[in-house]
Amino acid sequence: MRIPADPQKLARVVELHYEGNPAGVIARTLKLPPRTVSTLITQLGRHPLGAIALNLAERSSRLAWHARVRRSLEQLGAPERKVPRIPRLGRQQFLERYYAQQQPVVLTKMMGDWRALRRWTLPFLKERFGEVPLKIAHQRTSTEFYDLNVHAISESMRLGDFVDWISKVKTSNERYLVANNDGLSSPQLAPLLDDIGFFGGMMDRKRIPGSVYLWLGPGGTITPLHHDTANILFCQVRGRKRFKLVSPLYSELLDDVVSYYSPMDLERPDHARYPFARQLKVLEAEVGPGDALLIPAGYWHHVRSESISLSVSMTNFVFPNDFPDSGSGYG
Ligand SMILES: O=C(O)CCC(=O)C(=O)O
Repeated sequence: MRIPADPQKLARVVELHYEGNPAGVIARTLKLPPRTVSTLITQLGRHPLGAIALNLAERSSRLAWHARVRRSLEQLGAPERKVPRIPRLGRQQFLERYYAQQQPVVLTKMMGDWRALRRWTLPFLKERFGEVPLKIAHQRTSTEFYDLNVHAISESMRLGDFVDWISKVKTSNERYLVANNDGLSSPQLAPLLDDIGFFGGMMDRKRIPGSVYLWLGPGGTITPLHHDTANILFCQVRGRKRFKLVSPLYSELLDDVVSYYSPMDLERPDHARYPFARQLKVLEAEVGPGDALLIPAGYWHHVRSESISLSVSMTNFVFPNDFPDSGSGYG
C-alpha cells in the first residue's frame, strides 16, 4: 500500500477516521485514492498504536460531547449577551457566584479607594516617571500574531517619549505597553503600586510582585482573540475598552489556535474560513474608569480600546488561581 508521503495528510487521515468519518468521505476530503485510505484504516486497526489512538479519540470525543450538550442547553437560556454590571460584591458572594462559576462580571463601584483613578494622567506619568525606560510593543500591525510575539517586537522607550507619542497619534494599533512588557516590575515604577486597591480583601496585597500588570496605549489598540491560564481582574483607570468574550465551552470550535491565540477576528469573522463563527455566543463588556472586569481563566477575549487608555490587570486573587498547563501565558 502507498502510505501518503505527506505526514500532515497521514495525520489528517487518522484524525478524520477517529472522528468517525467513513473511508470514502476521508478519501474525497483529502483527495486520496479510496483504496489507500481503506487499507490504511485496516492497518491502523491492527497496529498497537491504533488502539492507543482510538482510546485518545474516545476520550476527546467524550469531552467534546459534554461541551456540545452544554452549548445547546445554553442556547435555551436567556439571550443576554452583556456581561452583568454589579456595583459591589462581598468576597464570598464574588467567589460563589462568579469566580467559582467561571462567570465574567464587571464590578462598577469597587475601585473607589484607588488613588490611581485621581492621580494617573498622562502629564502625571510623564512628569514623575518620564525618564523610566520601558519595553513597548512596536510595529504591531505588520507582525503576525503580534501579541504572541510581543517579546520579539518590543523595544525600549522612555515612558515620557511614549506618552508624547500617544498624545500625538491618539489612535493607533502600532505601539502598546501590554502586560507581558512587565512595566510594573521596573523598580522605578514601584510607587505606582501604592495607588491601587485590593477589592475588599479579594486581592492579596502580599502577592503583588509578578501578578499586577500595566496596559497603556492610544485609542484603537487591539488585543486579538486569546485566553489566559489564570483568572484576571481587569481594572480600568482611564479611557474605555470594549471586550468580546467567548466561554471555553466553544474552544473545540476554534481549530487553528496557535499557543493561546486564535487568528479569527472576532469583530469581523471571515465566515468562509470560520463557518462556526455564527455559533459562538459572544458576550460584550465595556469598561470605563473605575470598572473592574473578571476574565475567567480559559475565557477567550478580544479587546479594543475606544480611546487613550490606561489599565491595570491583576491575578493576585486570594482564591486559588494557579492552573498549570503545558504552555505558559500571562495568567
Ligand atoms: O486590554 C487589553 O488590550 C487586553 C487585556 C487582556 O487581554 C488581558 O488582560 O488578558
